[in-house]
Amino acid sequence: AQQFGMQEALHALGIKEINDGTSTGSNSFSSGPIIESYSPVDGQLIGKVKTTTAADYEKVMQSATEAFKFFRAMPAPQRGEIVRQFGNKLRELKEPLGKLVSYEMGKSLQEGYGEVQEMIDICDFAVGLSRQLNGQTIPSERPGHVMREQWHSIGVVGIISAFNFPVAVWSWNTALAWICGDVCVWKGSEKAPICTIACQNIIAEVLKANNLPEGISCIVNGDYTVGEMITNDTRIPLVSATGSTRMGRIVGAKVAERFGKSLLELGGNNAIIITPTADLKVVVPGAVFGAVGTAGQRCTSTRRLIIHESVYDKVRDAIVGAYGQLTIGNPLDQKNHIGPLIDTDAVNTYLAAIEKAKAEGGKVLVEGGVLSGEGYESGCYVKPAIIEAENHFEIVQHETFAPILYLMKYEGEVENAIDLQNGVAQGLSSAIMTNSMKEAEKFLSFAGSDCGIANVNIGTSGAEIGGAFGGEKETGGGRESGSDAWKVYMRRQTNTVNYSDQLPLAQGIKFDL
Ligand code: UN1
Repeated sequence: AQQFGMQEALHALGIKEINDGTSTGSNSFSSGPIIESYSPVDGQLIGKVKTTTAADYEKVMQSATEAFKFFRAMPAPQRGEIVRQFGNKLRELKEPLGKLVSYEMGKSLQEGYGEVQEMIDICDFAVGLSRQLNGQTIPSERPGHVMREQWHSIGVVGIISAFNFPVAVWSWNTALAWICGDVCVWKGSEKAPICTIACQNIIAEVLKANNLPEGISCIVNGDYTVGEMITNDTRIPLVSATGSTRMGRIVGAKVAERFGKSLLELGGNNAIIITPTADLKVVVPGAVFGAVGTAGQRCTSTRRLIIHESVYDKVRDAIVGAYGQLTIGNPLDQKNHIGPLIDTDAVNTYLAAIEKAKAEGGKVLVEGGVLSGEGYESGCYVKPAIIEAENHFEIVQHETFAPILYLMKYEGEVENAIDLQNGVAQGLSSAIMTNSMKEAEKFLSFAGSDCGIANVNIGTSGAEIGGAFGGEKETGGGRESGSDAWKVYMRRQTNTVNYSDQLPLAQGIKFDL
């Protein structure tokens, strides 16, 4: 049962209006022009947030750099304890935070809760990891010498995240960065600023309860100009940026120019290959959830189905049939599968993409369009569309952040489908539906999918936090979340120690004095 209405949810998250109508998170120092956040669900104003000016940013960085000196000296398992407490707070606040995500961003309530669950999961993962930031010992070629590798905290980590996962992407970065002894400066999306404030309030409370410096977690608010403060700042050795390829190209170049490290998690153009032996019971929900979940606004959303000609008609009809069952409406109402797009600009991009696909020769199988009338007043609700298209169409090569699914055929062997799957500039997620072991293994082999994520008999979206998350090519090459992704949040140091009385040189070099 739901305990919280939206007002109660905001209250539980510490979002309150202050005298001038703005809501501000702990340690945001923001004093610039106001951003207003309107819900795409009902078009209502949720709250107002002040943006971060250049002078405010300096205060944030001062607070962060001071906090870093303290935090890096704290034993990693103790930092893990802080992350454990943060995870517990998220457990308590899962309902209101999930609800706010759904209301401010527009994803279904289930997916809002799912996003908070990802936060809880990454906290658990990070707590365990806080006792496993292990280096290794390496045999030295010299007598009486030992080599080892250590991992040290890297410093202030800049995080730039997108509207579509307004809370989880931050936590994938922060939970790891914090156990690594780093402190974070986060610019959340200006399209979901209340989510940013809510997250900051939650961690601020944990830090306060433990008497820790608030600069361990900082936020800055605003558009790309605030992001630029982070990307240009030589005091920030690592910038983790999630968003469009266009954004990543700019951020990656800027950060590289000053020899910073960047972790880029950019656009996808994810396909599912459907082979003759694929099981329709798995294909249909996998493809449909992948394509319409979060209204097609995940970087892992399924954009393309590459279907063997022998099963094409059967698969197409099953998918088209399933689209007929979908209900679109208020995402807080759990009977609806699909909520709105983030804003009316996104609606225009969606409409333009459909027109472009038609102009290039695409055949519409399920008609799209904008919904109007009762319940759709925000103007952000659209119908998911299916278009028969060819892989080389310019629009198919491009990531449109909306529920548009392109269907295409392949003939002959699975290699032909893999060529189509790989024949785009992006390389995030991919999947094959097959009961053939040979096809599955080919797809996963060096000659198979070129993506960071390659799945068998599940869809392209909904990755678990335990694996490294990210992709190749224009997806940017970064890896966040599980596996050994933590290493990017630390600096590696190689140590050679001589415990002999001699000084033999490596490579057998003689240097006699
Ligand atoms: C994103 O869309 O930026 O794999 C992240 C998934 C989610 C994360 C998506 N766990 O779909």
